[in-house]
Amino acid sequence: MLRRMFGAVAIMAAAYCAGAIGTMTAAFAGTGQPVDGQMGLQGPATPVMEHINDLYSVVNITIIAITIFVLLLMLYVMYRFSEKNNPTPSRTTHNVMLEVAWTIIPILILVGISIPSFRLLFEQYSFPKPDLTIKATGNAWYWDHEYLDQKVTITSTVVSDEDVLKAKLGDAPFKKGAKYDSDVLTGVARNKVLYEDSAAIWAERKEPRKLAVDQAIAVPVNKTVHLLVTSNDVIHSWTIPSFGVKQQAVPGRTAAVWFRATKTGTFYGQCSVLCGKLHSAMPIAVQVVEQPVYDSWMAALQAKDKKKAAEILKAEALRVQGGQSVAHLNN
Ligand SMILES: [Cu+2]
Repeated sequence: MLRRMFGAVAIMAAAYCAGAIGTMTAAFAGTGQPVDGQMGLQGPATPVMEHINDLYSVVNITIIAITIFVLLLMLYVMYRFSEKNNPTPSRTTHNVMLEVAWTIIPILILVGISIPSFRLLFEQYSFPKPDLTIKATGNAWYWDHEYLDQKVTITSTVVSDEDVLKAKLGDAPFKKGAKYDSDVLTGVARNKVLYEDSAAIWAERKEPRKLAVDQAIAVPVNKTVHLLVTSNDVIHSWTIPSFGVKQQAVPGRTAAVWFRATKTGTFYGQCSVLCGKLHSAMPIAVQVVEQPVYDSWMAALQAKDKKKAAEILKAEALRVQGGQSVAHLNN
């Protein structure tokens, strides 16, 4: 009776915790960028990332259930077999059934986890036929993205607090003797002032600080992109969490990853191997757009009209945020 009750309580507690964690993960996960108070991984924008998320949940629930089971078992043993409740201990040393069970059950659990894990691994290395191939090259401290067949290269550099202030206020406050004169205002004090003064402008721009780049790359939605990753100097790592892609960029070598984004929007990532003093200042931004938008963006770039290309992506980002029509972009 006691055993059955204990089993039921353990299962209920495990289910409750797993459910609670699952819900919290969904509630606090951002897609494309992290959010305050986030628990769990960023929301998925590719099938691979969906499956990474699923595996993460399965493993997490398994771990939580086992932990709760062991905890309850220990509490039960501490109470039931204490000196007071059990003055004459049993002298049992072996129980064949029990030993077989605690060997077989963990094996089954591990094999059970390994099946979706291997399936995911094979999916990540399946490389479906590409619609587009981009070569990403890490540099200290920015990323070059070369569209190999289109012969277009995009250099993505971080947008700093100083950049957004200059874009808003012009160069005047940065001149000699002015508020942000770099000879007077230096070091940490300078960073603090620039950070505080740019906060409102960042909010207005609706771009994430430390993740925004001057030139995002664009890819068409629902198309397979092969990404070749290498480096010009030290080891970097190209990452977009919502795509489930993370690939080290090693000088002298070219690695390949692939993704197929199924959601439009802007997805951010950061260099993910400590590479030097400005490691934190080489983010990656990928804007996933409809094919016609991508085509007009690429046409503008091939016509060497970077300004128009930037405007196309900006308009598309605003459209996604505000729900405006994109028809004029296709003309
Ligand atoms: Cu880095």
